[in-house]
Amino acid sequence: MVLFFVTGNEGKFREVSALAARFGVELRHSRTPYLEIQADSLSDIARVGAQQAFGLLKAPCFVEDSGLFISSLRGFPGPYSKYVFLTIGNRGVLKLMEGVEDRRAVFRSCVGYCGRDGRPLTFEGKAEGRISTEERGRGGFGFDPIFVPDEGDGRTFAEMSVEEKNALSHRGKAVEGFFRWYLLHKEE
Ligand code: ITT
Repeated sequence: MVLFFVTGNEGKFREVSALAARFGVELRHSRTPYLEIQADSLSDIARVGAQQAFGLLKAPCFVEDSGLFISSLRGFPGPYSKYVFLTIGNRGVLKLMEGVEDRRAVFRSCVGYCGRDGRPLTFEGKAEGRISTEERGRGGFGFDPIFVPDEGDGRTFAEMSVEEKNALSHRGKAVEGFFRWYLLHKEE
């Protein structure tokens, strides 16, 4: 039985397919646009998204919703990260953070899975870190050039390989938790 990852974000798919290969999960990419609700909670967004995607594909599938929560901005942009990235981008965020001493931030990820019973399940992961003072690195996507994970060696996510980022990232942790569950419960 193949498993669909439904996402329009190629960067997410690259990271998740590296993990799928490691776990021996047979993964397919679906770019089917599903309706994404707007909400303050990533797990609500992922749960409804997984159900929507399952309704369209009629096959076991998962979606992943993520966001960057900056402490000194009281969690902004959080669930609105995509919009903020597309509008003000990394430079805009660095500008908002000019002269700000508290640079703590956390990336959060929530995987929403829906199998044949139509009941969605969620799996979460987070990566704590700091907003850098300048953009560094060319890898990854989105806010990667300005995020330095606490568990790392001072490099931004954009300065790491896909495997290095997966080992530390919010998405890596959420997807790893999901794959471990999936391998025990998958439908044949
Ligand atoms: P989907 O089709 O999967 O929904 P998306 O890009 O719209 O793709 P989200 O709604 O989850 O995904 O938006 C999350 C945004 O947060 C994403 O567009 C990035 O700007 C940012 N983001 C999430 N995870 C990130 C990561 O690992 N590195 C850098 N930026 C990230």
